[in-house]
Amino acid sequence: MATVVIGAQWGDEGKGKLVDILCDTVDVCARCQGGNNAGHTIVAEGIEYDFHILPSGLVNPKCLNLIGSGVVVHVPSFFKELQELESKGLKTNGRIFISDRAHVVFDLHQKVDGLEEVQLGAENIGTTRKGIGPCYSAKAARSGVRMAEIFHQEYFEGRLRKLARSYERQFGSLLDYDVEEEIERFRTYRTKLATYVIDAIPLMTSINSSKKRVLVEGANAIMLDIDYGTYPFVTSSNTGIGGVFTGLGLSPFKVETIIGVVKAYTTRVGSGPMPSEQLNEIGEKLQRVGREVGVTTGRKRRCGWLDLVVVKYSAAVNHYTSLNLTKLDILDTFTTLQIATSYSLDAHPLESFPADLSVLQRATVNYTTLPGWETPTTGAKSYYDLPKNARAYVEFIEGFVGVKVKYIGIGPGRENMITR
Ligand code: 2SA
Ligand code: GDP
Ligand code: MG
Repeated sequence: MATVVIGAQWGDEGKGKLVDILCDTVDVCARCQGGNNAGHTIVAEGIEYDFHILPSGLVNPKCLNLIGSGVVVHVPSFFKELQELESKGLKTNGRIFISDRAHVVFDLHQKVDGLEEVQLGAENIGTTRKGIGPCYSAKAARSGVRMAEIFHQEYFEGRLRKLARSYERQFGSLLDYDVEEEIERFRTYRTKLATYVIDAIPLMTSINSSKKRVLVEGANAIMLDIDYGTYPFVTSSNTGIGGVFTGLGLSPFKVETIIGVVKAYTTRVGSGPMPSEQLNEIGEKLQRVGREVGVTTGRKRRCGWLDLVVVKYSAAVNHYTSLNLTKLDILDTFTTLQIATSYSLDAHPLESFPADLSVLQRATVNYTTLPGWETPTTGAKSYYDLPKNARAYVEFIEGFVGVKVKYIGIGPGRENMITR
């Protein structure tokens, strides 16, 4: 059967840690969307691993890992990350595959990402500049290049030169890029990639028709989804449940569990609306205590109170069967806690999270105040080891969203997770 792990806010909820824990019970860990814009930090047996393009299942020696068709792959970053994991003692050989339908992110896309951000000026998206938007745009415009095409040298080179010409027409001398240099580098990658790139459909067919257990590792999060996020301040893939099916070819009938990962407060990196953001000492404390810094870009994450309007909307889109509440320990020293429970416009409550960002901008956020617990939680081994007010916080979330909080994170390590 399959389990899907999805970020229920704006990302960095701690999906990687849950994926790592669940990988003990699965055969295959798969990524279905995004690219190396993602950043997951996992702490296993005291060693910290940073994942970007690779699935977090590589930490578990028994787990096979797949980069699915819906992912976009920057090949140099793929090899660099593999090498970093190997240098930390992980054996990756024969355990990682890339779908031949996945699109290739070129350095060209990354340059274009940077130029587009500059052109947007004050309205920039705050992208990771990893070329994600330009690569998915080229895919949709049918001018992209897929992994399979790397192995047809002449065709590949023709497609890349054509893509480069179209961007040169658009950006002129602003585009500082040498297509021949990038083509040259693929001469080496071509050979190195041969053992990794597979037709993922036979693999998925065998998984779909067997008892093999699959874990799908969502990257980014639903509020960054191209359709359901705070458009245009989103990433360019379907980060919600929909992306699992388009990006992998997994049978919908195999999906048994969909876990929404919810941080006990809210963070966002990059531009765009964040209604419960606290531009004050509360936000600064959350950022400092929670060590809220981007894993990919090193940017400070914006911080604010938990927003349950967002989480409830996210549950409506993704149909979670359970939640993982993470980083509850970061709230240990707060005397009182606020939770956003509704938005109103001109004194009228909004029914759900609005599509129209101008409505969102004018809306008032209404909070419910809960008492803090002012006790360390990291050592707790079971739910009833948690202070009463911490349990009340968990149960408030559960009651409001209508989905059980099955896992509670109280520290970064594998062992710091309570399962109910
Ligand atoms: P992009 O690069 O085109 O996907 O950026 C579009 C928006 O999506 C946001 N985004 C992210 N938000 C949170 N975490 C992400 N991964 C890294 C991390 C981010 C980092 O784990 O910390 O290191 O800065 C991620 N990736 C994309 C991005 O900020 C834009 O708002
Ligand atoms: P992801 O992108 O959703 O996988 O999350 P990130 O790895 O970008 O960010 C989550 C950060 O919080 C990582 O540094 C994790 O090690 C850390 N983390 C995860 N769960 C917990 C938790 O319950 N408590 C604490 N203190 N840290 C956690
Ligand atoms: Mg992250």
